[in-house]
Amino acid sequence: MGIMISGVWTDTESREVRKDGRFVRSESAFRSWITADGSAGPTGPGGFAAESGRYHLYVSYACPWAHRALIYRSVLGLEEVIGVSVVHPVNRDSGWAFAAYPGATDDPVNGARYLHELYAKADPDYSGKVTVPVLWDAERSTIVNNESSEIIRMLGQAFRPLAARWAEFYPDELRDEIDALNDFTYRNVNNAVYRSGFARTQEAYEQAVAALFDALDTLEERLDGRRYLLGERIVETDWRLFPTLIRFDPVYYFHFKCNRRPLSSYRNIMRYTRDLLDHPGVRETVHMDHIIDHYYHAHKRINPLGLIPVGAYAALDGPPWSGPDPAEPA
Ligand SMILES: N[C@@H](CCC(=O)N[C@@H](CS)C(=O)NCC(=O)O)C(=O)O
Repeated sequence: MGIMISGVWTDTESREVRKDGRFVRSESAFRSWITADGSAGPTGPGGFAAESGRYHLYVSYACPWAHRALIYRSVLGLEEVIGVSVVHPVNRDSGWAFAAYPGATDDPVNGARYLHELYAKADPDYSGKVTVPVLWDAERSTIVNNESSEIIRMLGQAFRPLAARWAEFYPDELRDEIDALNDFTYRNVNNAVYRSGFARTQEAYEQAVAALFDALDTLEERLDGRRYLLGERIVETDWRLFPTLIRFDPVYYFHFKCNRRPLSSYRNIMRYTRDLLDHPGVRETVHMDHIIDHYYHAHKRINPLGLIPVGAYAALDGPPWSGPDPAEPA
């Protein structure tokens, strides 16, 4: 994996690890918003009106952040409105690429071989990481946004009139509660697994793992007698959490050393994960082959030989969420 410097792809490593060994994720660079009428959103210029056939979503099936965007597209029935391209799961020397792999696609919009070509097209001077998801505007030939938390907001709001299966996951009256829960789950779950996996000191690693499992304990309690995080209704936070939960035992437990206990030992969280998996449109977005191939083969620094732990293989044949009820927590 490398980064771009002044519009050129290089094999330089991103500087996301601090002196004390902590992993600190950098901010996404493209932050414009698609809105219903094309007026400017919270950040960036206006001019991106929600239209059918104009925007294209670039994802990796392996990536949990891209997975959120795919879930919104699928659950809201936006497949005919927003096209999608899927990169090869193993982003090594040249970064994310459009190459032959079951389920991966080419790039019909830009004809690119590598995702970094899109970043250069959008900003010929771009310096930084080349990440998925990317929401592309084919009309203005630029990246609208590459921050998943914002992409799902716009899919969930601006595209309302175009969605085949509408649902509101960020209702006015629950916004404060959702924002607070998003903050908690991002810091202590979604990003904590990466802080654990990418830590380069024992202390940084253990801090991340402690925060992660404290949060899982809190969520387990919260889901006792509650179907979803806020009750009977699915909200944005549920969809933001799901991609991390589904990757937990096959990948984060082994590869990122999040192994105080497996997720399958949390009864309520597992029930909840399966429930979300059964929601119409979700199962089709889960591609365990891409997930396993990506993590174990792309992260050379933490798994230099690319060996796949045998326990992770189990997820390919029979993921724990389709099996019998998980055991009582230890
Ligand atoms: N904050 C971004 C994070 C996206 C991200 O980090 N994606 C990863 C894949 S899981 C990526 O593309 N990494 C490539 C790299 O770091 O070079 C978002 O939520 O959209």
